[in-house]
Amino acid sequence: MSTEHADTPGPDAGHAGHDHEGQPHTHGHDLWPEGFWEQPRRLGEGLEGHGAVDDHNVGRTPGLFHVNRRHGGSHSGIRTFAKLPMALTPEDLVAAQVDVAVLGVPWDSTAGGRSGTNHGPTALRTIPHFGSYGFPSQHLDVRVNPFDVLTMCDYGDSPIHVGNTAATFESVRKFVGTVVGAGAIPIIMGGDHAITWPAATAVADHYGHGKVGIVHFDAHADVGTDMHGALASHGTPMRKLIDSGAVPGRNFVQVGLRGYWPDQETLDWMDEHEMRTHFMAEIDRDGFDAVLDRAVDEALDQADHLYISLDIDVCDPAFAPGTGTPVSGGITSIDILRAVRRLSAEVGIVAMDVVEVAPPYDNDGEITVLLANRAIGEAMTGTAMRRLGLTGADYLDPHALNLDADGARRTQVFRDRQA
Ligand SMILES: [Mn+2]
Repeated sequence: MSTEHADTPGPDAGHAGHDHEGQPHTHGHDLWPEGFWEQPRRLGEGLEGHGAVDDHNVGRTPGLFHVNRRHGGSHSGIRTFAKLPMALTPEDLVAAQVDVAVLGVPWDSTAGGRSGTNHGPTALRTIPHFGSYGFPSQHLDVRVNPFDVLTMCDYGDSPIHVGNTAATFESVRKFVGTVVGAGAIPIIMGGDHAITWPAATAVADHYGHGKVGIVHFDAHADVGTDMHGALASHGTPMRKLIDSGAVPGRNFVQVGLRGYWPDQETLDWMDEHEMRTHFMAEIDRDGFDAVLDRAVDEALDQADHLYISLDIDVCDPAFAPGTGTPVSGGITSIDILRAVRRLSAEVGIVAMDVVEVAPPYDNDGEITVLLANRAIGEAMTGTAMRRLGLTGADYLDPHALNLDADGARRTQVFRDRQA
């Protein structure tokens, strides 16, 4: 038998995807190796070999360090997120008592549709922005500057193993685990949405399975059993977190679902697991503010610790075209920004991910990257507000509403002054 002939059947011909007539199989599990469907649903444990090391600076004293001079512009120089100082090891985070660590997971190999989310972290760092370390950064709506209130850093990117999903997800889990283990809030820049499985597992491993709740902004439910046979995909992370017990279904609050998926069987599964889902129809009928109030209430009563998972495709493609699986008819930029700030201030977050930003599909104005960048800024601002005790419902500074400190309309105050 010739081993050089391309059509020669090998010993695995029965699993190679063709029947006796040479026609490809089009159905069922025959496409997959025996035992494939029995593989563990749970990720690993422990943080040994986490990959958050500093092998370029051996012997350096732990702590934060700057990679730019003090007076560099916010749109120039070496682009850490918001020009923040760097940390590279858990020892750095502990030594500096870091409150918030921004990190990247440049991975898009578990996405269907448009690719390119592996460029998300770099784009979110390089977008020209105002509001950054060493620059005037007071949020005009609430008059809080998170850079004055919190110790924050860029923690670099998680190790990625191209072509190896299992190894990558173990690395992501451990990498995020080092941040929560060091007492900091990780803000995770994706990457496709599958990374929420390892990232939220790490957070739940730290705070306790069942103790973490997720407010999940998305056009999609992400509760599929598999995507074309792959258990790890950007359509399955919430299912995996529920199946493993890390984050029970009742600890989920979903906002913004629309379109044509999932099917009724999956919707029934979501109901059985008591997921609290706010479809776009509810938002369209009752208004975003009313639904956001419900989501905040549910986030407060469901679990001890809040994780925000923000799929940028929750926003309408008019506001976020640069994403893998856009669905028209979504929420606006200002809706998502206020939602992230309110949850961070009123409930408080222990982690957040911002995923599915696909810069190659963004427009020339980079509106998707700008929006995602600012969403991270809102999480920082809300976290700073909480630190300062500004946790009232939908807090805004009176001056932002054209009122003075006593609640008088400023225009009238000015008129009275002239009279
Ligand atoms: Mn989505």
